[in-house]
Amino acid sequence: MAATAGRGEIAGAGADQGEIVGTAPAPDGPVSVIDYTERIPNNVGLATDRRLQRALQAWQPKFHHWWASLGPSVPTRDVYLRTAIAVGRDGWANFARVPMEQYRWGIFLSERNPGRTIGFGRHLGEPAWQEVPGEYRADLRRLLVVQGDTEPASVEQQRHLGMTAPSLYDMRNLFQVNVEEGRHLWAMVYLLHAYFGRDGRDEAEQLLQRNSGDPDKPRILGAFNEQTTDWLSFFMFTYFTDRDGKYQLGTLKESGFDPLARTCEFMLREEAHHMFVGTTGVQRTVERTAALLARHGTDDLWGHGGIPLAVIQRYLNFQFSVSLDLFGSETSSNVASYFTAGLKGRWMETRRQDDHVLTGATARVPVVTDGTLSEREVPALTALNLDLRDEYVADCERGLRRWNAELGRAGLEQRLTLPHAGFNRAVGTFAGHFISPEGELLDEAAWRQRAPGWLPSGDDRAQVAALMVPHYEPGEFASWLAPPAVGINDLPVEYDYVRFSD
Ligand code: BYC
Repeated sequence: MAATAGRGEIAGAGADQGEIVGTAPAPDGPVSVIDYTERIPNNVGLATDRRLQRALQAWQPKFHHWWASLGPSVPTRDVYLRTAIAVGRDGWANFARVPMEQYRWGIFLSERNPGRTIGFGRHLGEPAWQEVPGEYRADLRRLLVVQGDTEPASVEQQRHLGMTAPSLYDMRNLFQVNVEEGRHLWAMVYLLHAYFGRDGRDEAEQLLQRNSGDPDKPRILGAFNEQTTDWLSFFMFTYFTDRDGKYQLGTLKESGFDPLARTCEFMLREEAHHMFVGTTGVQRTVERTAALLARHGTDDLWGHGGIPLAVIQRYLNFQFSVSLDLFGSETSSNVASYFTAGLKGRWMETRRQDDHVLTGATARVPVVTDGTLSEREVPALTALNLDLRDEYVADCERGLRRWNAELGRAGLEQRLTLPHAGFNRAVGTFAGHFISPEGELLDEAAWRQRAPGWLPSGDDRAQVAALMVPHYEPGEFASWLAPPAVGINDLPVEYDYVRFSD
């Protein structure tokens, strides 16, 4: 099988910001080939551990049942999907038409580096752990469960979007994201089963029991219980919320627990495509809006088949603010102990120019006191959630520049902006305060009065929903977004990426 990742969706510098790059080179350097002859495809030698194999084989039908009942609801014959075939530095995926229920979800870890040492915290310089240290068992399990919980949650949130897909190209991208989130669930379930015994198996069961938005058994993190109401909200989700995934996985990739680090390294390669979908999805929406705005001279674009820029801004405000909540509090004793224990590092830990221990260091965090926004100094270890969030926000700005370039190209003055970090927050120092997107501290009544201008209203969502008419003919696109510049894996944009049963 040819190992190739295609134009328009490969991982690499800038790829997750939607930069189009050519076909990936063939794998070089060490690659580990995935065994597809087994019931559970893997590159971890599952066949040599009968107990673990049996446990995972017992979980597999429950996963399939969950996929059938809460995965994509549109019946399809097959979808042009990529599947990992080798875990190497570059080309690692095969593209083919696959009936989605036959997708080969499996367990793929990046190559082991036998000399790897822990890069931060109290165990700095010690060999990375191949087993879970007893004293960190509970914390590691919690991190895996929180991470694992988000993956199926997003599939549940996106379940019905296929019904209103703006094109077959977009529908295929949605399903690619969905199958890979399913695989990311497998990644965490493997670690729980392989390293946490009975507790791990129980947690793996729970990952399928909690459901997004379920009043009795909700998903763990707030953003994963919100509804993904339409495709604009899906694009915002894959831009802003999947990007939290990129940053959280980036910190877990540094973990002293080597199997977790290797798992996350490979997950990050898949994640790049998810953010590509968000970056280019919003960009194509803005491109169409900009063209209509320039042509008609009004942002009231509903009658012209486009989404008003003000509504795009409100969707952006919402998704950005709920995604900031995913970073936890600006000061957190949890994050300090995760770092000191060597469980969760910082973004690009190895490139940081400091002692990687941080015991004497301080950092400034925002606070709201006496009706004003200010800062205070805290131990840097407790401010690591903010450190990560700052990296994330800087990355988010790059997409904004790209989208705004579309507005500039159309000769428009208007620009999209990221709201202030304190806007619409439910977690951390800003929770319970009423802050405008510009960073103005308001009283509750004033905030509520102005909120309809800042967050999507029921009417916005209804008007967007009215535009969400499915387009299932190859090469056809909905009115509210521009077609992409190129198709998937060098195929034409008009390719029938999804086929339906006769
Ligand atoms: N909602 O000390 P604090 C992804 C809880 S996305 C509800 O401030 P900490 C993906 C917190 O659990 C990435 N509860 O925060 C994207 C704690 O509870 P306990 C997912 C919240 O612990 C798209 C208490 O509040 N991965 O992959 O430093 C599609 C105090 O917390 C929330 C991870 O998140 C919230 N938003 O950091 C598919 C990585 N925030 O202990 C996939 C793993 C906080 O008092 N998780 N709480 O019961 C972590 O590293 C951390 O748990 C968090 C929170 C960053 C989430």
